[in-house]
Amino acid sequence: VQKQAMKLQLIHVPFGLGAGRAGTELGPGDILHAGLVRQIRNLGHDLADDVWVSCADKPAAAPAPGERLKHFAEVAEMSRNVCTEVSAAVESGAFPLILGGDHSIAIGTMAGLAAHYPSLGVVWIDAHTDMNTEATTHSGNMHGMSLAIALGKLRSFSYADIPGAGPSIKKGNIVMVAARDIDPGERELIRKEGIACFTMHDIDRLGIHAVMEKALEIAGSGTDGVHLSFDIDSVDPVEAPGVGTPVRGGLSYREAHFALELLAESGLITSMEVVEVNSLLDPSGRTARLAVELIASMLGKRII
Ligand code: 6HN
Ligand code: MN
Ligand code: MN
Ligand code: MN
Repeated sequence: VQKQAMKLQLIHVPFGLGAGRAGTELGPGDILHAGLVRQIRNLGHDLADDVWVSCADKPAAAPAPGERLKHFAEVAEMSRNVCTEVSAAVESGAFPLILGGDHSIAIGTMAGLAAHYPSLGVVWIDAHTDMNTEATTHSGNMHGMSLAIALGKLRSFSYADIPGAGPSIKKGNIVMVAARDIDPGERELIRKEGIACFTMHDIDRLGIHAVMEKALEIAGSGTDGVHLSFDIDSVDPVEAPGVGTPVRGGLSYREAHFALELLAESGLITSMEVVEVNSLLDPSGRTARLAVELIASMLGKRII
């Protein structure tokens, strides 16, 4: 149970070239500025020295017209570096807490985790499903492809291309929560592969408590570790306006907290990442502060 003190390893990934709009590369700094370290210390956890992953902040070249995978070289390089750092954190016995950055950082995160947990479970909380391939993407933005890459569904990039990566993630170990904006090609792939996806419709119907219990059963049974990939755009834009791809009708403030409190209570989560905080789109700073509060819930903070 996460009520116990843990040793945490913060891994900062200031990378935004997987997204269509600038700003997520500032996420780690913005989340730190919103008071993350103080929150973690208040909860009684230990912190290893921060790791900053080196990644390109400017594209080496403008994307070629008609390019299917925008900034592919930069995303691939960042993924290799994230994989190495996440793998080293697990090896040191720490709980990896990875701060993005856009959601393409999850490619390297899961590659590194799978090296230690070959049957990794994944809870993917996101307004989107990030299941596009080079064949289905409309935008070419690689943050919309990270789960498809983890599943081995792209022709041009897979975990075989990342030194030290574990195996691809098994489709039966993945569960998506809070989806409400799914592209036609993504829908087809999710259906064809039979991947578990709890949409906002399911949350309305069943309630967030039942949905999270089902999600934990899917990601937590027959797996050797469970990673939480938390895209802050899962939360309603009223609470989290600082995101590049906002979608109305998201998780309420309490639904988001309650979901993470339940994950903490389960004691099953072995790593976490928070992505897509874009404070350039939120001068109020409330999105970064929300990220800190939600991380605290995941790390064992209780109301009483
Ligand atoms: N994210 N499905 C859209 C695309 O461009 O492929 C949006 C992706 C959003 C990705 O928020 O991590
Ligand atoms: Mn996402
Ligand atoms: Mn998203
Ligand atoms: Mn799209």
